[in-house]
Amino acid sequence: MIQLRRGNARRVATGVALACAFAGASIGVASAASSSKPLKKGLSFAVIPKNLGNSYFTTSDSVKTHGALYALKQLGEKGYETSGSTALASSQLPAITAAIAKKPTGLIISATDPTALCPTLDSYMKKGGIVVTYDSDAPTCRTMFINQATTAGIGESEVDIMAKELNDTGQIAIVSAAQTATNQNAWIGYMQTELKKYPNMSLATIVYGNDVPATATQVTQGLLQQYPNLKGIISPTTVGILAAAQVLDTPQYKGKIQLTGLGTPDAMKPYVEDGTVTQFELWNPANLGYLAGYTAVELASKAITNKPGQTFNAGSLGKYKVGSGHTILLGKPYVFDKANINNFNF
Ligand code: RAM
Repeated sequence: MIQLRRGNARRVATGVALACAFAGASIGVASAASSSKPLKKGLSFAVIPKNLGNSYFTTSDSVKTHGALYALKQLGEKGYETSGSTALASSQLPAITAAIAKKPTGLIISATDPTALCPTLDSYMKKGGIVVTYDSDAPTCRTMFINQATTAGIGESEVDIMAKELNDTGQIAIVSAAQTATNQNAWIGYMQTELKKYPNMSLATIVYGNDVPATATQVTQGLLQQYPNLKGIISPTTVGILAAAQVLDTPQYKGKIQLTGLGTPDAMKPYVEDGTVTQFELWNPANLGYLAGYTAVELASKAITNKPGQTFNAGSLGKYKVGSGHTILLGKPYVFDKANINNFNF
């Protein structure tokens, strides 16, 4: 399973913060009895990431990594993963429709678009279906959203990391995922506000790699040609930051153009070790999926509703509270760097 390597974790200077950020990450199979009210068994759920083939979602969803499907299994429910091949509503919607046709108890979805899925999801919810979004929200057409970290916190900290690396000065660009992605757009909104704190920094442009490695590579190369004075890139997507790191890992750019964003430690390790990237962030994707799976079962069992203030015990992750806006917050993002990256294996 995905975990901190326990022995190493103890040696990390920031061990306490790290343990908090990933609370539950290293805990094995916990008691499935959780909330104060009994949970039903034999319910069925479709787990629908933005797209298939993105290792971030493989981690958030799989039994092996202790993600969403693991939580479902642990609770005695049925579950499977399905989606389209690209992170766009046009590709995800047919998978959602096909999943609904099987009459599941609930859907656990990372939304490719804030509104395009809504007619389908609304009609499903009207018939009694539960919709839990995780990772990327569709705020007007779901029962609950499991947010990985505060939206403001992610957006602001990305800019603050970049500002530190650039001594508060220079032109930057953003390599995002799909132009319709709710999560990336929300984070970028906070990045733009945070940038106002740094008058000597400017945002040249935002480009979209669609969470397709080849596209993210192309748009990064395009940026470097179009903006010869570019000093930094923020890529708030695990696919984008990896592609950008590969492009920047040459003598021409390494150390001259800073890169930060959201990446998985396993993928980013070589680029942190060779100095292409100094710091980047993420949460534990498996914990995010696990919490989404657990919440879906709590809701479907009517052990909780989506009203704020209710608490429940999410298995190995411990106690969680329903917050305002029908959301549950996983925790804080974690900052990875050369000193700690080897303590993580996901
Ligand atoms: C990509 C996806 C996902 C996002 C991560 C950080 O894998 O776009 O939605 O949360 O990056």
